[in-house]
Amino acid sequence: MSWLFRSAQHHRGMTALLALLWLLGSLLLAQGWGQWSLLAQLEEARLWQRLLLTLPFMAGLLCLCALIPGWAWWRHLHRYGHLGHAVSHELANAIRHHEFYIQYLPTIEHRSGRCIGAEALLRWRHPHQGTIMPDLFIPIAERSGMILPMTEWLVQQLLAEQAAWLRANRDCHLSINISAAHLASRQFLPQLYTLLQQHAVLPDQLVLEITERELINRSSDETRKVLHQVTQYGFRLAIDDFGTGYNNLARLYEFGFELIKIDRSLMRTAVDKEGGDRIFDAILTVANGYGAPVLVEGVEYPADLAFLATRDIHSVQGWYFSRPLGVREFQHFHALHPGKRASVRTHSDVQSKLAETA
Ligand code: G
Ligand code: G
Ligand code: MN
Repeated sequence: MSWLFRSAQHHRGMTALLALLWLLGSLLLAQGWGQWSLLAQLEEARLWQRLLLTLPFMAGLLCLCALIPGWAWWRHLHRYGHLGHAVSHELANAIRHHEFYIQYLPTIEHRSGRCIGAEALLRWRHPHQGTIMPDLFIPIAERSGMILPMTEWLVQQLLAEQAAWLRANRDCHLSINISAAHLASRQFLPQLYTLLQQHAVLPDQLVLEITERELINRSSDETRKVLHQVTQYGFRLAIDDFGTGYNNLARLYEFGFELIKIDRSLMRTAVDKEGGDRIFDAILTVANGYGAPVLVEGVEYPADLAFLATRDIHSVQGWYFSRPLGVREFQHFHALHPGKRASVRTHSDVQSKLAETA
């Protein structure tokens, strides 16, 4: 789809090209038609003379035929190019009219069961269409560049809601999702840093999540420089949707991620699919190989947690613990999950329990 929006900028060029094709086609056809009647009068013409005389007619026909797919494309541009513009305009309005809000998906430390933070997820309360989920509007925001002001709004709102909580809970963190556009923007990191400073929040309490997918199209040098800057500022860096197979594993190593989030599709594979546990363990081994803590997303059922019990992971997220929550509910959830030390299950605890029962 993105080519569509990029080419929408060439609307005028496309219209001119189609008009030119039409003019040329008609002229050639008219010329060819004249020559055609001449041909009928020439009884003793050679084959090559006949072909030469029919050439303009054929070329005109070809031009007019090319108009059909060209016109279809033009219509497409007109419809969707316009839509892209309209929707990004609507996104700008939505920021102004306070139609966005944040939900927090709690993060649980696997060892202790303690709530150690949350991921901030954007929601759009549309005046006519109800709540719109980010998978619908984030791609459009990314294509139109609106993702930058939207994330700026998100961080401002997050700090307004949670700065006091962050200051009171120095061992907790909140994470936000960032896109390629943020890595390309020179203002993003300094702006983020200034906002945190204004609220007396330390940058190591903010995790920036970037997906494997977003990194793939960028040059290694450029990406390394920006991601190095992220850590220089003191923000923590997480790789999102790990294991969905978009990236060069060796390249990821250079970027110095401090948290690796295994995609929730792998949790489902592990528990629901025959032999899925081996796939999960292979990915987990790779993830642990980077030396950073590993978070497993999409822990939804008791069986998922049981599956993870003997595995070397740092934290978990998912509907088993909580759905995404409003800010008050989240802070309440955090207070209710200080961790149950009595039921601490570390890798070695479980191993020794298993040894006892064996
Ligand atoms: O619960 P949920 O449907 O919110 O999330 C869907 C996807 O949208 C997730 O993959 C999440 O990373 C993404 N998402 C949610 N909020 C934001 C945001 O503020 N910025 C970006 N870039 N992605 C987001
Ligand atoms: O950023 P990321 O792609 O990880 O986005 C998280 C998305 O996954 C959000 O849409 C969130 O609502 C969703 N999610 C989080 N936990 C679960 C879960 O346990 N089950 C399902 N089905 N979705 C989940
Ligand atoms: Mn995420």
